[in-house]
Amino acid sequence: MSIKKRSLLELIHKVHSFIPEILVDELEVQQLGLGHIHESYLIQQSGTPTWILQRINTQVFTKPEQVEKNHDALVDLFKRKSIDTLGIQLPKVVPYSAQSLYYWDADHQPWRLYTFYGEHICYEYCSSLEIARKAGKAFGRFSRVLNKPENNHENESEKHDPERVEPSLENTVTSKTAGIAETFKPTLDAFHSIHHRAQQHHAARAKYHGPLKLSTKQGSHLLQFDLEAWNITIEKHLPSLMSIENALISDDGHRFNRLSHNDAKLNNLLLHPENEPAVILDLDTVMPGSFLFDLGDGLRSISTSSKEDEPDLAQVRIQWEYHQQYREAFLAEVDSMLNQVEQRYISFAGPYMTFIMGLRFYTDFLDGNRYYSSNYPEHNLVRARNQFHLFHQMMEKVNG
Ligand code: GN1
Ligand code: MG
Repeated sequence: MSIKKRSLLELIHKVHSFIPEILVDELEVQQLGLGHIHESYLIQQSGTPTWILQRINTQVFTKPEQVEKNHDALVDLFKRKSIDTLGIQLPKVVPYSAQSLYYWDADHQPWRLYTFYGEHICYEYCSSLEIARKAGKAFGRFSRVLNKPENNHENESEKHDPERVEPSLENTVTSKTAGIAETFKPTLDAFHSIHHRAQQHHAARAKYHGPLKLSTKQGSHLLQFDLEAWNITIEKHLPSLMSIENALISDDGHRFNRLSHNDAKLNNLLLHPENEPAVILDLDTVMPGSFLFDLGDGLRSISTSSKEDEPDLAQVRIQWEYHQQYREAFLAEVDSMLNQVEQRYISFAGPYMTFIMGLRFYTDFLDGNRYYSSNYPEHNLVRARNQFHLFHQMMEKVNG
């Protein structure tokens, strides 16, 4: 998705509207390639990276008011907790005013300003057991905080991990969390619904009249794609994945009844090289979902030491020890909260999310590469191919 070219002056003016006392002459702006969706800029003050300015993509997030509302509610929830005890934090946001977190410009585009974290590290892929463990723990804890409506003293007292959230801390959110699930309305509809993604995919496939066999050179790699074979694979796996979705929603009036991050991939996390609390990024998709979504998204992103768009398929191999670290660290945070259905499908969390991402990237290609930002026409195919490749490895493991 192309980003409008903006003048530096316009961007500096945006920062100034958040912090009127700032001296604009001290500011420098540099565009960042963060994520696939939003428009982000690094703002330096007198040569020091200090803030991230971000415009929410309203073509994707068509209900930006709800995004702001959810963000507000999250900030409020985390304010009640001691970051040191919790071990995770939200990115510090500079509110536009006492009434509004975001700055809405003349075109009704929402902007927000975050504090830049100079010591934390954002990883594009996993390269150590420590990263896998820290990431699993951080996203697991985030899920736990979101979904802890009542105290569960029996379960708490059975565990003796000193890093776990103090029961007394949970107490402080008990009354608050009762209303939390109500507050977090979906910012994107049917985001991780396989049914919905399958529908979108079939619609795009019906309209696509391009070649089914493609080949292209990317750097030194000759890339070949056999879309017919992909279509067969997709049809083969859709029914069982749909039945997992049905099982997850059947308990509660046909909707997902947990709160989840819904974009819990490794590069949506800042980890500290020592032991400072991790920062959980990209909060726009915090909304009803499932524990399994965050577990699965983490697993797909953590399991391989290659980037999401690695052109060399031989590099896209699951490192099972990372996979296991992440899984254990995540589940240690939430295991006492899982119901029977969630427990039954734990092993499918990775395949479910990996497949859905493959399907979305592929669908976007068929649809003319309109959703994800891409650098070359087959970029989404490369991403999709990697996800399907990971999916097959995960399924082999599940099926023994
Ligand atoms: C997008 O913005 P980013 O890169 O964190 C996408 C996720 C996908 C991800 C794939 C709102 O996240 O769902 O998992 O790309 N976000 C949205 O890397 O669609
Ligand atoms: Mg992101």
